[in-house]
Amino acid sequence: VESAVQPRSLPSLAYDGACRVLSGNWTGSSTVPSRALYPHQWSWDSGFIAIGLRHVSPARAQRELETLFAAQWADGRVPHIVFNPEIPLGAYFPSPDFWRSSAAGDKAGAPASVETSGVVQPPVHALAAWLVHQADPAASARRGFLRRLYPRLVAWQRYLTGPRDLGGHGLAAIVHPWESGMDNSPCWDPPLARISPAASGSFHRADLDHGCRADRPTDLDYGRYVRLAGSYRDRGYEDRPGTHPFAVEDPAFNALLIASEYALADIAAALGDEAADPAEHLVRAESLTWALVSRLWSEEEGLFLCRDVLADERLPQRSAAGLLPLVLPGLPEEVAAALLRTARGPHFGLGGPARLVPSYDLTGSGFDPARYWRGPAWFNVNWLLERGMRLHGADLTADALRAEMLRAAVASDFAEYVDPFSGKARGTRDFSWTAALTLDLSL
Ligand code: 9WN
Repeated sequence: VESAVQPRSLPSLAYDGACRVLSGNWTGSSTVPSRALYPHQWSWDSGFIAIGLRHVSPARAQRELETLFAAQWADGRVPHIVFNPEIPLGAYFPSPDFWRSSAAGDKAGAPASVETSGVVQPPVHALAAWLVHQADPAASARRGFLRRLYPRLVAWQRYLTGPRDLGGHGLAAIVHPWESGMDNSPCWDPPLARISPAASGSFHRADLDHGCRADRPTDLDYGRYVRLAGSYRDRGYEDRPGTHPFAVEDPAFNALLIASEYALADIAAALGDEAADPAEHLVRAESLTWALVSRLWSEEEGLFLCRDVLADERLPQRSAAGLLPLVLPGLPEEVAAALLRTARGPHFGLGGPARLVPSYDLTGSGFDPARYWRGPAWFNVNWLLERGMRLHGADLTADALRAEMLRAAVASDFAEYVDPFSGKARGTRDFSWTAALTLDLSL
């Protein structure tokens, strides 16, 4: 007897589930990463979210990025959090009364009309804007989406290649672990060890009201995050070289910076006028790629490493951040080939013990399959790698990774991150970028 219920294919289950998550997390002008744990707008989340949203509503995807850039500071920085004034202060820490951005307006030019954090996150935005535009170029042109956003995207990139070039070799430096988006990566352990933590009683960790303690950063990490952010705030969010107690060149952050510079070249070409010169962006993308390879590539490891700008040395920890330059078209072929080997090798285990690429070295002493960025697999990292694999001709590996991502996302209820071996859900559920990037892969 034929069943009336047809079995659903994995991509269609993923698509429908992802749409449900994204509409549940939409506030009317942007998308929260998670209703309970992250009830405001986050910068790189919105980039990834827009990449998925473009398939269901290009207009909403455009709005997502426009809302974020409406909170851009006059110095070009895009803050990592844009606070929703309707959410009670105690719902997330650090809240607006900690950052006091609108009071910092004079120096760095924070907007007066909206409260934001003062640190940044990886610059995936020009890439996202270009992909969003391509989903419906006619509607995008009618709304002047790229024309309005382009100068803001350029200012954002120039903030990073200007004031944030703290090492003096062209690359952007992050000045807080939150800026990497990979908050408690073991790569930050050595430079963070120099920071004396804020007293544990001086703040309340709202994340522990919603998240499981074993999945989250430790109290010691938080004490150091608070100390660093508070001292940046007290210095008026100034970026004068020599004033930051933490400054690191991160290969993932810089890979997205470069990918976005390539996207700016595409955007400039689409705008087709004198104010926007594609060649200028291409030249910059190529010279940044060269700086990335010469500063951060380790031939022995077959991986990009982070560089501690203050100690002027490479950090030995192997993180998935070091694989992400695979998204770059201008990478020397032997570097791309080595990255693919490293992803499949003992440290990241893809196609072997790991179902998805872990955030950190499986053999590293700091590895923990449950704790946040110290081992679990994250969907944005794997989405970028899937894209990079296709770019460098590894289609079969990309196909297998895509299938694993769809399976893990659906089975975990779109978890924030998963155990890299079992795919078991970790962190919060119904997480927006997991949904958005799964949706992108489901089509
Ligand atoms: C601090 C929102 C953000 C992500 C980061 C992730 C986590 C925040 C936190 O959540 O960081 O910015 O409170 O832990 O590490 O990548 O953007 O989803």
